[in-house]
Amino acid sequence: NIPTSRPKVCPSIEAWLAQPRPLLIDGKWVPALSGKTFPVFDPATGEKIADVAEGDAADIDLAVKAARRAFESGPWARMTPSERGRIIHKLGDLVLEHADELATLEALDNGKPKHVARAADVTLSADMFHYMAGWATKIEGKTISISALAAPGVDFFSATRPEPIGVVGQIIPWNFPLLMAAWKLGPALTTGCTVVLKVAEETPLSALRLGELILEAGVPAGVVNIIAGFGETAGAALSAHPDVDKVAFTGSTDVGRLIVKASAGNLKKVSLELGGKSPNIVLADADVELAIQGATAAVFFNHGQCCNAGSRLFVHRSIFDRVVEGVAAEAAKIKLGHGLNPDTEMGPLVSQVQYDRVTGLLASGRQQGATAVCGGAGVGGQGYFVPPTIFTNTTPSMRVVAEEIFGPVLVAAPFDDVDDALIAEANNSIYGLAAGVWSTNTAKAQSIAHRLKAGTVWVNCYHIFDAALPFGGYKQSGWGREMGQAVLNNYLETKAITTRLG
Ligand code: TXE
Repeated sequence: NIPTSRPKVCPSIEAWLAQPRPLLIDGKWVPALSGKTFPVFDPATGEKIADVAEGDAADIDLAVKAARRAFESGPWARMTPSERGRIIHKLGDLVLEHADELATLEALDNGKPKHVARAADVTLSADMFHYMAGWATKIEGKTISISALAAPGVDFFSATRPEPIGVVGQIIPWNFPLLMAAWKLGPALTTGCTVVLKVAEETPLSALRLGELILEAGVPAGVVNIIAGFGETAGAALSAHPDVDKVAFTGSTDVGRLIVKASAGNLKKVSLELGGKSPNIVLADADVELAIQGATAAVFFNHGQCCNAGSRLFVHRSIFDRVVEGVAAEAAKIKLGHGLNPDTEMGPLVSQVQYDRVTGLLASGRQQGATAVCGGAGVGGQGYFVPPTIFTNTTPSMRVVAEEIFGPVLVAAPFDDVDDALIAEANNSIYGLAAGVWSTNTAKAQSIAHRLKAGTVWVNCYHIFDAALPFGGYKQSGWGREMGQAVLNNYLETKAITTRLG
């Protein structure tokens, strides 16, 4: 089932891929100023699928200037909230109209199964734009009664006015290329900001196609600029740029730290969505079949390349063997293959770098004495395929237990009681992004949820995302929240205006 060549796609997509894909700056598609391009690969075969303009600091600077002009004086700055909302809504409609094409690009570029990209990535991206379109007309300030102690006897009227933060730099990763673009662009646009989006070098294609739909939806020139390029050049230039007011980043915790340092120059506002090592806890009274299905999806969805993957499984000792055997049996059914093959349930990892990183961690697990119940090593040969892996007999200090793997790798450990030790072990991570609890006693599950240091806790479910639900991390999983009303705070300044009466 592991492919040796890329399945054919429709001629219009082949034609689109055959042209070097340019950058979007100030409403125009342009080559990089340096003239350089870089190749993008199909991770299932290692074959080149396209050449993409390689933006660097000079292109970032042009894009920031365009975004600044669009913010200060373009039609965007004068547009009413309802006009803005209608454009964002139309963008959501266009994403749905082009769902098949976007899912194809995602499968080719990232490796994920096309049917998954269609059902999850594309659908949720459109929903993000539709949901955020509604907020454009609902961003409100407050009136506040003040005492004005230094001005006795004088009346004032005070109110707050939320205003867009300005020019925003957004840097996104490769695990959900289109969806991460939608999560970032939706709130920036609804609040009236302008954007320079730096897409991941591994997977620039769907966001570049989204850029074409952004123009078609009627977003004015310069409001959204899209730069493909590398992190150390384009990404670093964007996060350090003195005329960027805010940077929003999704990616590794190490690069998150670099973003914070780079942002210090002009003290731009920063929001970060970083790594995770999320605990998934199955109590003795859980619906075991549901928990097995849930634990499988929690870690293996998107080949484990999810920041919120339920990668540490804690199961009550009375059902530990049953649950681990159940997850292993589900894992054995997962069909690996090319994302464009309709039977494929799990594609390759995104790149050689990720393959080396994940297989290196698998080797460390074996060397440090963990038992591989299934999987345990890369498939080898062409493409970056790693089979679902479950490790037992682990200890907290093993690298596979402590580090984010970002591959289809589960570590499972038994526990005896729902006590402080279990909660402490579940919270024993530098990360705090997500967690799961499985129990038929929902009151007990709820009280465990309160004690977990995580930005999202799922009870008897996992990976339930919604544009209305805030998502983000405690501890080193990040700063701020994506989605929901909460994300608007990332893109707004609050101005307090006080007027003397009489
Ligand atoms: O991430 P990077 P990588 C984690 C996951 C994975 C590891 C490494 O554990 O194994 O990170 O993946 C840009 N200044 N996550 O190396 O490097 C880069 O170009 C500015 C979790 O791919 O963080 C890309 O656009 N930008 C995560 C983006 O940062 C820089 C998703 C992410 O790349 C930069 C991805 C720099 N100096 C990986 N260096 C999640 N939270 O979902 C790189 N970039």
